[in-house]
Amino acid sequence: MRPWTWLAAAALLPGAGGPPLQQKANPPPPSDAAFHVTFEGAAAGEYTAAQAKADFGAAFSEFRPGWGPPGREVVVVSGAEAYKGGKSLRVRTLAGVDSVQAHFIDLYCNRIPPAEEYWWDFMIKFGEGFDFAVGGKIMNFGGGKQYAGAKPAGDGWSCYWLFDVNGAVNLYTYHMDQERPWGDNGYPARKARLLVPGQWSHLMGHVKLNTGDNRDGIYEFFFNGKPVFQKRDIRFRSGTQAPADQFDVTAFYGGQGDMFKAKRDGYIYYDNFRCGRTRPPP
Ligand SMILES: [Ca+2]
Repeated sequence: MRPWTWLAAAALLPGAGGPPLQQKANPPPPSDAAFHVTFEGAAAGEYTAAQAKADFGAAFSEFRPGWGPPGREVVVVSGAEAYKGGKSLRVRTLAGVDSVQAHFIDLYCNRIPPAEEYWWDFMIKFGEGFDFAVGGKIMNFGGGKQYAGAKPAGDGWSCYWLFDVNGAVNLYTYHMDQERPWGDNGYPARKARLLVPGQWSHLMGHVKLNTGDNRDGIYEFFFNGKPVFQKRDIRFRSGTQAPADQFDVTAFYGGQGDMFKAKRDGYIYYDNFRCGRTRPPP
């Protein structure tokens, strides 16, 4: 199995913000989309499970402002903090906790319509002075059984998006041909996908599952509109098992252990969650 390959990155430095998006209160998604969530129609302040259910509709399964020590909060903010001056989701992160001590948001959409192909994208910003520590998680897109520390048997796969020590987006993927119990990492070309504290970035993924047991699954990742990763020989699953059905926003540091803990509290902002079966307009 060839190692993960990344596209040439020298010209792909991140820009400030992504493509322009209109500020509307959750515009009706196209007929092939699972959801399009802008937070423009949400009340400022605490983000609630009822609001999440209203926003993500039939795809929604569960929302919690994470778990762990007090101080966690998930709120809707507006003004200069928010994307293009509208409203955005703000997640508070805590110092001194690893992945087994705290999650800062758990927003599960495990009921997106099962399908062989999906595109998903959103805007993300880390607050000024954010401590990336040695890395953490942003979200997961997947299907079927979720594996952790074991090689998938064909009944589940996951495309995790993480940030690393430098604030680069790391693609961490569970699939049938991974070479170790833990998922495959994509490490090279970090400059192509750096999350800069204080700046909005646009992240977009595309998965087309393999046919039968063939190594022909497609996984693409785009950073601020530019393709920085593409692989077309993945066996995500076996046969017709595990269609894509999960879009989960979870945030935490680590890993387990003191080395994964941040030194200060911080904020992660999210906006314009979209998920659909065709490539979304810029
Ligand atoms: Ca918004």
